[in-house]
Amino acid sequence: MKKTNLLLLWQASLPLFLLFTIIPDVRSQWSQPVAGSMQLWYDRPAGEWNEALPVGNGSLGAMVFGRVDDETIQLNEESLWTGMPVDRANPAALAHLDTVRQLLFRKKYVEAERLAQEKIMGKRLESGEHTYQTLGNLRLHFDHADKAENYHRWLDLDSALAKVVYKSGDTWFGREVFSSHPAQAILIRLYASKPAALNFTVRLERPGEGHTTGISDNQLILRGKPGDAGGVHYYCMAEIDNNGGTVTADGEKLRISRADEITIRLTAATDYRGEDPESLCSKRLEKTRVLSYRSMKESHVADYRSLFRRVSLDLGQTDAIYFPTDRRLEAMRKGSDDPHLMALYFQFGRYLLISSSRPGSLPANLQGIWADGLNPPWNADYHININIQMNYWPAEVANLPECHPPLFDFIESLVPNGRITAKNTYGCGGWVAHHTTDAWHFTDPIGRTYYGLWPTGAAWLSLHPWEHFLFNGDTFFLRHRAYPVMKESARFFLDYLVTDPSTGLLVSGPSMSPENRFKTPSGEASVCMGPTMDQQIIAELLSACLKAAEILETDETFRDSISHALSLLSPTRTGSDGRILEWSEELEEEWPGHRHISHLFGLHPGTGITPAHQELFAGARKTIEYRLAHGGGHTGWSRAWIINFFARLHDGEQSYHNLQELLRKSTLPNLFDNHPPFQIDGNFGGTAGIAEMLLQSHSGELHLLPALPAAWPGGKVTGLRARGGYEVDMEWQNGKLKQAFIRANHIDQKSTRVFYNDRVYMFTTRPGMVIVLDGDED
Ligand code: FUC
Repeated sequence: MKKTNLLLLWQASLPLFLLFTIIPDVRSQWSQPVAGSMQLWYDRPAGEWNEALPVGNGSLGAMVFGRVDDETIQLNEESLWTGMPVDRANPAALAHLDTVRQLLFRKKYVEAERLAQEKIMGKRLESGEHTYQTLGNLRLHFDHADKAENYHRWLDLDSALAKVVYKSGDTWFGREVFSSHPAQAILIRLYASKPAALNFTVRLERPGEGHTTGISDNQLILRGKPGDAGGVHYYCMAEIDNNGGTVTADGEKLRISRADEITIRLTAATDYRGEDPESLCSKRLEKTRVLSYRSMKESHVADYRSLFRRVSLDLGQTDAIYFPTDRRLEAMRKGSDDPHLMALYFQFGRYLLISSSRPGSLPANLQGIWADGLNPPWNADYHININIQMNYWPAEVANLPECHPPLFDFIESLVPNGRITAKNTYGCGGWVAHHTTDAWHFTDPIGRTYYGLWPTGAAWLSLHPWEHFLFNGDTFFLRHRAYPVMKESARFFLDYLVTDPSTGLLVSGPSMSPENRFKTPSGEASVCMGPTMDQQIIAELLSACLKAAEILETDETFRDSISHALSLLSPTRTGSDGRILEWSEELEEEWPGHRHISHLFGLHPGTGITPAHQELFAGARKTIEYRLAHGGGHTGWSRAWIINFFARLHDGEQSYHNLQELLRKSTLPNLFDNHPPFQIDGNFGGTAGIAEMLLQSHSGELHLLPALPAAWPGGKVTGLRARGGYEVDMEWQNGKLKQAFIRANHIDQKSTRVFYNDRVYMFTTRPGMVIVLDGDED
C-alpha cells in the first residue's frame, strides 16, 4: 500500500462486491452441478457413509447416499441418547485431595497418580458409556436397474439442498432432499421425466432392538427406546404424498406404483425435553400437510440463506473446479493446489454449523448431528478438552453467532452438576467440569487420570459466552448469560488454586496437560500441579471475569479477589531450548508429537501469547515445530488447531501448508474431517483457521490479512466479524490489500486500531460508520 486513501463514509450503503459464485438455479429440478460454485458434487453414488452428503436443521440430520436402485437416507435426531443422569463421583476424593497435592509438590508423581486414580477418579459405566445413536434409515427400493447414465449427485451449500439426477433406460430420475428448520421436517422429493415412472417401495428401519416399525395409509412409523436401563423414547413418522399412481401397503413397506411425483415429509422427536415425541411429530406433520413442497422449499432456502449468505469467500480458482469433489481431493493429495476447494471447505464448515446447531437444539457433538449405527466413535459425545470448543470457533468470526447459543444453553445445563462436583470432589464453591460429558450433563472426573483428571473444562467453556459478548457488545447478554457462568467458574478457581511452596505462586492441581504424559525417574506420569494449559485458561477466565465485572459495574470485592489471584498466578514459561514448558517444570514428554498442543492455548484460542510477549511468541513457534517434527498434527482436529496457531503467528505459508495437509491427509470424500474416523471438530477448526488467516481481532485491534499465503495472491471476502462489533469485507490483489470496508455495528463510540502489514490506522468509530481503506492501485 504505497498510496493509502482513507475515506470515512457515514451511513454508507453496504459494499457491493461481485458475488463470486455462479448461483445455481435451484428452482429447476433438472439442474446439474455448476463448476466453480459452492457445491460438493460427485459422478457416482456414495459407496459408504463417509461419501454420503449431510443435510440438517440443527435437530434432524440425514446422510444422503444417492444410490440408484436402493437409496439409503440415514437419519439422526439430535437428542437420541442412551442412558440417564448417573452420579459418577468418587466419594473418597475430597479426603485424599490434599495428600495427592502434597505428593505432587514433593515430585512423587507416580505415587500421586496411583492414589488419584484410585481415590479421586469417578466411575466409568460398566455397561459402557452413554451414547448418541442413529435414528435409523429410510430405504427406497426402485424397480429400475441399478445402472444409471449421466449420474450426478451434489450438495449445494448456497441453498442447503442435496440432489441426485440420473438417467435409467430412457427416463431421467431426480431426487431432492433438505432438512427444514422452519418446518422441523426432512423433505424428500422424487420425480421423473416421464409420467407414471416412479415405482418403488419405501420403509423405515433401525439396527438393534427395542423398536417397532409400522405403516398405515400413507404413513411410515418407527418408534422405540435404546437400551433397557435408560435412553429416550423416540418416534419417527414419514408421510408419502403421491402425484399420480397409488400408495399401497406391502408388509412393513409402502409400495408406490406409477406415480409422477412423490413428496416424503419426515419428522422425528424424542422425550429428552419431557415432551411426548409422538404428539410432537403429529403436530409438525399436520402443519406441513397444508403447505406445498415448493413453499416449504422456499422457506427453507430463505431461512438458511439468511445465515449462509452473510459471508462469501473467493480465493481464486484453477481447472480443478471442473472435477468432482472426491477427485479434487485426490488431485490435492498428489500435490496440486486447489484454492477454490479451500474456499469450499471453509463454506462447508459454515454449512455444517448452520445444519447442526440452531437455537433450541443441543450443541454440535463430536459428529455434529450425523452419526451412523448404535456405537459411534467416542459415543459422539461432548468432549470438552478441545473438541466441542473447536466446533464453535467459527461461530462468531464466520458470522454465525445465532448458531452459538445451543452451546450456551448446554453450559448452563452443566452448572448444577458442576456445583455438586466442585463441592463434593474439591470442597470448593462455583462449578467445575472435566474432560468430557454427555447429554445427561455429568461433570465428574471419570476414567483414567491421564485424560480425565482435568478440572478446566468448565473454565474453557465459560469463555465462549464471553467471546460472544466481545463480538456483539450486548451487555444484557453479558449480565444474564455470560457473566453468571464465568463468575461461578472463577469462583471455583479462587477456592481451588493452591500455593506452590517452591515458588509462592498459585497453581491448579491435581491436573494434567491433555492428554500427554511425562517421564520421571520412577516411570511415566501425567498428573501434576500447575500444568501450563490450566494456568493459561485460568488466567484468561479471571481476566475476562474482571473485565466483565467492570463493564457491569458489579462485584467490587470479588474483583479484588480476582486481581489478587491473577497477580499470584504461576505464569507460562519457556524451557532451556526455548519451547513453552508444558508442565510447571522441564519434563520430557512421552509423546513429543502429541496431538494436543495444550500449552499453546494462550496463542490460540487464548490471548496470552501475542507478538507483545516476544519470548513466548518465539517459544510458541518452536513448540509447534517440535511437535510437527515428531509426527504431530496426525488427527484432523490437531491439524486444524495448528492452522490457527500459525495464523496467530502471522505465518501465512505455514498456515497454508497445514491447511493443505488437513485436506490431503485428514479429509474424507464428503469433506468430513477424518480424525480418523470422522469427527467434525476438524471441519470447524479448519474453517476458523481460514478466517484467522484473513482477519484477527483477539488482541484488541483489527489485523487485516495477517497470514495471507503466496498461494492466494488475489481474492475477496465479505462479512467476516471482528471483536468490538465490526464486520469486514476485503479484496486483495498481487498479495496486497486492495480495499477493505470495516462496518461498525456496535452501539457506542469507540476507538479502534487497524493493522495491515506494518501500518497502523487509528479511528474513532460510531454506530453505522463504514471505514474504507483503499490500498495500492498497482
Ligand atoms: C480427545 C482427543 C482424541 C479424540 C477424543 C474425542 O480425547 O484426545 O483425539 O478427539 O477427544
